[in-house]
Amino acid sequence: MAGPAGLRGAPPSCVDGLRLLSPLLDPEQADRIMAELVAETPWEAHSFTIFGRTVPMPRLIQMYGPHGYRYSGLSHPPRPLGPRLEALRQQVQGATGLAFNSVLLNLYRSGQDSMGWHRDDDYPHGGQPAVASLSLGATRRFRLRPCGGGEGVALDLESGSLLLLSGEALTGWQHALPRTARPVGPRLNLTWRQMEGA
Ligand SMILES: O=C(O)CCC(=O)C(=O)O
Repeated sequence: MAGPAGLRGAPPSCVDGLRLLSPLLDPEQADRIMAELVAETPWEAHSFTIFGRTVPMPRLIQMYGPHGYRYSGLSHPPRPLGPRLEALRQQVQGATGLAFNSVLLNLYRSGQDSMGWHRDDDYPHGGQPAVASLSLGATRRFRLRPCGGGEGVALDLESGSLLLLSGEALTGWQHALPRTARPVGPRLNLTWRQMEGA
């Protein structure tokens, strides 16, 4: 991991509930699995309306899991995990010691694709709200900021890295993946959640 930016050297443990675990995949594994997932996923391109203007969502997405999920006007029907995602799910569960049954895939095609500021604690989780985030492909900067205002934190998430967000990191902080002007290749992020029917 490159040094965190924005906190001048402070480790990720400066945010309660934020843990960068040992990399889940080595670089070759990460490249291979990313290529396979990018090729086999039925990607969805969405758009949203902001201040009366309809704009494309700056990334492609797909969601898998046993329960349908509706958020921000988007509807995800239940969709079973295929063998590759199932194998990754087992690895993520082993590395975190937590159960996960659902995964959201975000494909950032270039540095122009991004994710805006949001919090991740508002889905039906049945008491296990932790989110495990697996990054594949281009290294991108992940930012967090306290909901109540104050100095933020940034981490450069490398291919194969596994970030766990729980507790205060979910309830007291927002996170985002900003655009970058740097020429970067595609990045695939998989966020694992334990979801219940709404
Ligand atoms: O791509 C990332 O690292 C962020 C993903 C994210 O924030 C989310 O799925 O809620």
